[in-house]
Amino acid sequence: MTFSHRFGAWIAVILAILSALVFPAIAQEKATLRIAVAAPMSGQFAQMGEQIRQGAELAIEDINASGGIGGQKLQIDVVDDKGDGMTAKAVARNLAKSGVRFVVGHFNSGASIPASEVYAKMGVFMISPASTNPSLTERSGKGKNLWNTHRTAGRDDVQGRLAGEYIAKAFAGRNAAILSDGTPYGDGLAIKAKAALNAAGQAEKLMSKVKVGQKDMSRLIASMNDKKIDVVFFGGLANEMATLVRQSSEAGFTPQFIAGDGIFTADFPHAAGAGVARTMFAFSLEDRQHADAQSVVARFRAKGFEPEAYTLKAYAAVQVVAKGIEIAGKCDPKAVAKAIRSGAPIPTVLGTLTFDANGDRREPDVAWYVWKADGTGGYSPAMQE
Ligand code: ABU
Repeated sequence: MTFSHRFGAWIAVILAILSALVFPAIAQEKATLRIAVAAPMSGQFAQMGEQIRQGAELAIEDINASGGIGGQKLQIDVVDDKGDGMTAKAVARNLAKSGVRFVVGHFNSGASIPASEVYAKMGVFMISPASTNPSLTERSGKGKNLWNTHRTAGRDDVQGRLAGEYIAKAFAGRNAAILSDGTPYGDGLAIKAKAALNAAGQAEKLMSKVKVGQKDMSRLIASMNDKKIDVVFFGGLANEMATLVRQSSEAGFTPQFIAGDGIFTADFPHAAGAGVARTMFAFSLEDRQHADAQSVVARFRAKGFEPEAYTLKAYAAVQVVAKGIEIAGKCDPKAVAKAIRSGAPIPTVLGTLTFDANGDRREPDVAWYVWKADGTGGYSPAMQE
């Protein structure tokens, strides 16, 4: 190699190093953008974690198939928070340390809320497809709201209020019980249902708690039977609700049961037994029926996965992140949060979404569901007319 060739090669190396130092943002933009899915992938909430994984994964596949975000491809990282707050905080720290800047998750409000503090401090944007406790996006106290929390799910204060108002109207002057599983999700729902019932001039006859994982509810059921309870509102998730409904029927106690979105699982009707027909729950409008979701729903079904409950909300969460990056013009999490919270219209499989300054959806999105015999020997949820 001649001196001039060697000199030229050195100049090229020096220019490359200088370019990476001077334009680190551009160098980073060229790398694959990691989006993490943080949800319960094991344990009693694994079914919902799988819905979230499936939804986010297909959205990422679809965005990559159409060229990525401004040419940058997305990569999914899936982590298991076990549906537990302490594990979720550890997961959040590890994700942030490993360079992840965008998270779709978590499922449980009791995981999302503690993890959100870690993400906020470590510069990570989060969007939950499932956590409905209001304090995820709205902390009490001026200036306490976090910059980084968003959700495609609805909120418990809306569901709880709706439940309290429904009980006051449909069970006026009759005996109501309000139960919670003691989690941030269950307590949030129960408190709001009680407030709405009381505001309508009706007091609950019984307020009580069950424990997550409780297998024997006979004492509580006997107490509700003694008090001649006509309607039971339960703030909690599918496993405990199914135990309550099944054991109530077995004890000959047959009130109307009402719950929030957390009981919407494919296993619930079987686990709850005959009492499922007396169980209703609040959830968002059926995402699978949305016109903008039809081709995605068909593709999930073609691969043998039914995109129920939180699946399409997770798909939409990835679309929100992608659009936020596009609007912001960069992958900076704070700029993306600002872009989303500006109220700009964001097209998703759930239709066009807009977000408020706290990271909540502006569009009202709640309906009552009942479990109806579906002609196959099982029960499926149907929106109440
Ligand atoms: N929204 C139902 C279950 C998840 C949670 O908010 O805890």
